[in-house]
Amino acid sequence: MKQKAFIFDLDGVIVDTAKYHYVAWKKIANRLGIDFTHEHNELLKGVSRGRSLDIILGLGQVEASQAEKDAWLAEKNDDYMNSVANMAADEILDGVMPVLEWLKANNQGIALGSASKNARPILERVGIIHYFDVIVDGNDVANAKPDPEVFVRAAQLLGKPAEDSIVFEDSIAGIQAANIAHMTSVGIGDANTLHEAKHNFNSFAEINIHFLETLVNS
Ligand code: B16
Ligand code: MG
Repeated sequence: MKQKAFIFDLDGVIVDTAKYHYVAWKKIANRLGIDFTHEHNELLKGVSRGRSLDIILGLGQVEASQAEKDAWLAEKNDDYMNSVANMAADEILDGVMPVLEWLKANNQGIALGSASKNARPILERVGIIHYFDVIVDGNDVANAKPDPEVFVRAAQLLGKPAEDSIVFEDSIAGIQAANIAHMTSVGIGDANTLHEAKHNFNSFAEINIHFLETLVNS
């Protein structure tokens, strides 16, 4: 069997941490008099922490100094980390484990490519960090998705060219990043939202071994 590079996004693909980001951001937004809804939270998926704060401040047309922003970013991350500290394996999204198991059993390259600076502690909390040969996260890259840097770096570290790399992503920017890198993009989530993806599934539970074999052998 050929060996390919399988690169996973974290939030929205392996675990649903968007709900924890939401609670932590909402606390700050509401204190600043900014209405912050679940719809607004969608705008932050796959977006870096600093850019997320700028988007929230923009919603309320709130201006702030860099010192104020730094304090809010630190507070938000403390709240978020307190929430994820309680995560466990039961928060791994449906269908992810069988895919990781099959890839491992078939000697495929497995990488994480996430915008989050908290990717490593989250993978440790849910007990799957040992599946990943390579982890590239928000601490390792200068350019956020849709810049392909995070995925290009992951493929390089796995020693695979773009044409042998497959990216699982739940955000539009992430799908665009994979496409810009000329990797095979697999959208996890709503097909209309992720219509730029080469393949699309509502969740990993819909991905079967035949599809994985096709990816490896194509
Ligand atoms: P942190 P992903 C992204 O992770 C999240 O989707 C996004 O909502 C978050 O703002 C970003 O990570 C940064 O996270 O504050 O933990 O560094 O989807 O790229 O895995
Ligand atoms: Mg994501």
